Amino acid sequence: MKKISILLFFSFALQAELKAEDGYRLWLRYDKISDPQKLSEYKRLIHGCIIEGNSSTIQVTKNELSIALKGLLGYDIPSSSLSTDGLIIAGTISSSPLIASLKLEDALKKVGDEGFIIRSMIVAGKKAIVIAANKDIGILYGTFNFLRVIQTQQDIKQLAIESSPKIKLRVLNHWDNLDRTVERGYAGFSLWDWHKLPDYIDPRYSDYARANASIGINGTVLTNVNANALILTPDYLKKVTALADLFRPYGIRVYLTARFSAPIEMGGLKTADPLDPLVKQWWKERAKEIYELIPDFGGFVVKANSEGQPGPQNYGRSHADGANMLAEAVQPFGGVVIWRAFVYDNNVPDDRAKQAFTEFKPLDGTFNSNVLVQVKNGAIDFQPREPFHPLFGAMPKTPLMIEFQITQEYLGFSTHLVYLSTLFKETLESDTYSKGAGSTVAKVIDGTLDRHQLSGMAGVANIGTDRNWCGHPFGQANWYSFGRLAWDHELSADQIADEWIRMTFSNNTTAIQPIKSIMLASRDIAVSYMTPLGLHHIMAWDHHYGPGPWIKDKPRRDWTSVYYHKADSLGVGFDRTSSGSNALAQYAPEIQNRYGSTETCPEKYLLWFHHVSWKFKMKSGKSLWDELCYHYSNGVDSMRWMRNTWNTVSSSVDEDRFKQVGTLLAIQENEAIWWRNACLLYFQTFSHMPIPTGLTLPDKTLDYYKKIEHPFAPGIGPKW
Ligand code: GCW
Repeated sequence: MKKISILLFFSFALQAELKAEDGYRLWLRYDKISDPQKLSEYKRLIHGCIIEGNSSTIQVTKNELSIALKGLLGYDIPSSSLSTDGLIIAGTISSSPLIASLKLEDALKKVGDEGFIIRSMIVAGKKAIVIAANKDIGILYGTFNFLRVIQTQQDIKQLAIESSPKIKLRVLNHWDNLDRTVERGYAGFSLWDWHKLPDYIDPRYSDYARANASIGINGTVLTNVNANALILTPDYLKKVTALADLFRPYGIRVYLTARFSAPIEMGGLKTADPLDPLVKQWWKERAKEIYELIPDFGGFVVKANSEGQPGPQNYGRSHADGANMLAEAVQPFGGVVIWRAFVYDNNVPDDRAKQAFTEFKPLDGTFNSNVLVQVKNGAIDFQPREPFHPLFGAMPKTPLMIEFQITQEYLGFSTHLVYLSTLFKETLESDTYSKGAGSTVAKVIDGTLDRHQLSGMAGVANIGTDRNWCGHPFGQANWYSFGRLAWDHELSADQIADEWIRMTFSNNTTAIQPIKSIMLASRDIAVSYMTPLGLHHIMAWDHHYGPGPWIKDKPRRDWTSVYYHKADSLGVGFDRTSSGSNALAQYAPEIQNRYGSTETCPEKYLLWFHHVSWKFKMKSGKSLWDELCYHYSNGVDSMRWMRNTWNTVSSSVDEDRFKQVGTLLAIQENEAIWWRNACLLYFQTFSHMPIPTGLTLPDKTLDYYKKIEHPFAPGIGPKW
C-alpha cells in the first residue's frame, strides 16, 4: 500500500514537473496548437516531409522539424516520398535534386549564403511547401521561420517568404569569466562548464544553440572582454573546440576575447608591443593553433586600454596598431578582429562621453580590412536612455559594429520587466545625418551607407544557468529581440513582441494585447522612474542596482553620479554644448543645431546636453523641477498600471509564470518608489522647491535611502 502511494506520488510529481512552465523551452515550446480550426487546417496541409542532404546542419534541421511538428500538430510527421499532397520539401540546389528541379535559381540568387525562400508550390503535381536555400544553414533558418509561422498561427496556404540577414555578424557577447561568474550577469552562473569540458557536454549547450539559430544569431564570444589569457592555452582551447564543434551545425561560430598582454603572461615575452616582431609572431602562432582546432573560428574581440585593461597605448602605439597586428594573425584563416571603442584611460577627460570619438575618429581608414570597430549604442554606457553614439556616421572608412547590452546592468537586473526592442530601435532609427537626412545608425552598421562588406551587431548576453536562462521570464524577449533585429533591423518592436508573446505565452488575443502593451511601454516607464529627461549614470556605486545620485568622491570623477548630473542651486544637467564640454560638436551640424538649444532639444535628452535652471519652463508649461517630479511619479503610477494589466492575463497564461511575473512586478513597483523617493529627495536639496501638490510625498528620509546597501548584488564578483 505504502509502495503504491509512493509510486503514485512520484508519478504525479513527474506529471506536474512535465507540465510546469519553468521557461526552459524559451520561445521554442512547440505545444499543441490550441485553436482547433487552425490545428485542423495545418493537419490538412502538412502530411510529411522530404529533406534531402546529410550534413550535420541538415540533421539538426530534420530533428527540429520533427520534434516541433510532433508537438504542434500532435503526431509524427513521416519522411515521405512525393506521392502525396502536403509535403514540406527542404534542401539546397546542390544537396537536393528535387529542389534543383524547381527552377528557383533566380530567387535564390537574391538571398545569399544564409538566406532562404519558403514557397507554396506545386511539385510533380502535388501541393507542397518548399524551403530552399543556397547553403544548408539557410535551410535551418528557413525551417525555424516556417515553424514560427505555425507557432504564431499564421496562414500557410500561400506562403511566399524570402529572407536574408541585413547584418553579417550577429553575435552574442558573453561577459563570462573562467570561474563561471558572469560580469553583469543576473541569471546565475556561466553556461560554460570549463571544468568539465571538453569531455562532458551539457545538454544545455545544444538548446542554447537551437535558440540562437532560431533567431539567426551566428556567433558567440564565449569569454569576458575583461579577458583572461588562460583561455588561449592548449587545455582551454580543447574545451573551446568542443563547444565550437557542437555549435557548428547551427551556424554559430565561436569567438574569443584576446588579452592584449597574453604574449607576456602566457608566452613569456618581455613585451606585448604590437610592432615587436616576436609579439607579432607569437599571435600568428596562436592563430594557427586555434584554426587547426577550429577551422571556422570567428576571431578575436578586444577591449584594450580601457578600465585598466592592457593595450597598444601601453607601448605608445595606437588602437589601429593593436587591431591590425591581430588582424594580420587571423587574416590567412578568414578571421576578423572586433576592436571595442569603449575606451577611457587613466587620465580623466573633460567629458567621458567624448573620449571614444576623440581616440577613434582620427584612426578612420587606418584599420585592416578584417577589423570591425565595436561601438556601444551610446557614448556613456548602456544607460536607460542615451542619444546615439557620435562615432556612428563619423568613421565611414571603417565597418562599425554596434554593441547593445541585453543584460540589464542599468535597467533593474533580472528583477525589472523592461522590453529592450524599443531601446534598440530608437538607436537604430536615429539619424546621424552623416550623408544627409536618412543616414540612420541602422544604415551605418548594416554597411549600406558606406558600402562595407563586413557588418555586425553584438549583444551582451543575459543568459546564465538559471532554469529559465535569463532570470526574468521577460528577459527572454530581449535575447529574442536582439537576434531578430540583427537579422532584420526593419522589424518593429511591436511585431517582435507579438511573435515572442505568441510563441512564449499564448496565441490568445486576451493575452497578446495586454502583454504587448506592457512590453511596449516598459522601457519608457523605467526611464521615468530611473533617469527621466536625459539624466544618466545616477545608479548605485559599482553594482549599479538602485538609485545613487549622491555618489561622489570615488577614484575617478567619471565614476561618480555627481559628475553626470551636476546638480547645484542653479539647476541640473551636463552642459555638453559649446559653453560646456562641447561633446555636441562630435555630431553632425543638423544634430548640433537641434540639440544645441534648450528650446529645440528633445526633452528626453535635455539634461544630457544642458545644465538647466530648476525653474526652466518645459513644453508642458511646468517648471523643470515640477516636470521631474511628475516624471518620477508617473513612473511609479505606470508600474501600478503594469501590475493591473498583468493581472488581467491570469486566465490566459500558465499559473507558474503568471505568479512569477506578478511577484517580480511587485518588487519592481517597490523599487520604482525607491527610485522616485531617493532621487526627488536628493535633487530637492538643490532645487529647494516643493514636490507639487497631488503627488505622493516620500515617506522616508534621504538619509534612509543613502544607507541602503547591497554588498552582494550579483554581477560584480571576481573579474577574471
Ligand atoms: O558597462 C561597463 C560595465 C563593466 C564592463 C564595461 C565594458 C566588461 O560596468 O562591467 O566591463 O562596461 O563594457 O567593458
